Amino acid sequence: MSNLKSIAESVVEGDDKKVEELTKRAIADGVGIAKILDDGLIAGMETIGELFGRKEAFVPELLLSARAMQAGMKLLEPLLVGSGIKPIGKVALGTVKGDIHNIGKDLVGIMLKGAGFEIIDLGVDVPPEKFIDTVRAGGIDIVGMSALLTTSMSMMKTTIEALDTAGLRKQVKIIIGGAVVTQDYAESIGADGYGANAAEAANRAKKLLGLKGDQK
Ligand code: B1M
Repeated sequence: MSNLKSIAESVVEGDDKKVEELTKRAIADGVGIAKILDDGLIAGMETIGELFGRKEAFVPELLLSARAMQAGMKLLEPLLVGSGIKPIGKVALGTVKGDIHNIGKDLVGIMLKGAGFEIIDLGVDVPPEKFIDTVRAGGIDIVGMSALLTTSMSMMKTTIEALDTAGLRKQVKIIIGGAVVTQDYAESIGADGYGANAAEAANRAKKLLGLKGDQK
C-alpha cells in the first residue's frame, strides 16, 4: 500500500499518531504537499464522509477522523507558509453561524497564509455581527466565509446583506466556499469569488486584489 493510501486509511480509522508518523515520512521522502493533502488527508476525510452518509460511520468517528486530519495538517502548515514577508492583504476568515465545521476553513487559511495573506481567523459559528465588527475595525481586504451545511449556507447571504446594511460591503471583497457551495450560488448572493478548494480560494483571493493568481 502506498504511503498516501495509508495516510488516507489512518484518517478514516481516526488514528492521529499514525497520520502524524506517515505524514512526517511522506514529507521526508519529498512527496509534494498538495499530493499529501489531496491523496492522503482530504481523501481520508472524503471516505469517512461517504461512510457517514451511508450511516456506516457516526459523529464520534467523524470527530476522531477530524482530529487525525488535523495532526497531519499541523505538519504541513509550516511548509506552506512563507516566512517574514510583508502580507499582500488581510483576510477575515470564518465558518458561518450555525456551522461548526472547521477543517476546510483552516485549510483555506493555511493556503492563504502560504500565498502571503495575513489571516484573522474568526473561528466557527461566526455570526454576521462578528464579521461586521471585524471589518469595521479596519484593515480587512477580504472576507472569507465557509459553510458545509445546506442549512448554514443561507447565512452567507445574510452576512453579505448585513455588511451591506452596515455600509461596509463596498470596502471589502467577499469570497466563499465549502462542500455545499457552488459558483452559481456565490454569484446569486453577490459574493465576489468562490473557491472549490483551498488552492483555488488562494488564487481567487489574489486575483480579487489584482495580484497574479497562480499558485503552487
Ligand atoms: Co458534518 N456534515 N455534520 N461533521 N461532516 C458533512 C458536511 C455532511 C456532508 C456529511 C454527510 O451527510 N455525508 C453533512 C452535511 C449535509 C448537508 O447539509 N448537505 C454533515 C452533517 C449533516 C453534520 C451534522 C448535522 C451531523 C449531526 O450532528 N447529525 C453536524 C452539524 C454540526 C454543525 O455544524 N452545526 C455535523 C458535525 C460534524 C462533526 C463535528 C462530527 C465533524 C466536523 C469536525 C470539524 O470540522 N472539526 C464533521 C465532519 C468531519 C464532516 C465531513 C465528514 C467532513 C468535512 C470535512 O472536514 N471535509 C462532511 C462530509 C464531507 O464533506 N465529505 C460532513 C474535509 C475538508 C477539507 O473539506 O470542508 O469541504 P471541506 O473544504 C474544502 C472545500 O469545500 C473548500 O476548500 C476546502 C479544502 O479543499 N472550502 C473553501 C471550504 N471552505 C472554503 C472557503 C472558501 C473557499 C473554499 O473561501 C473562503
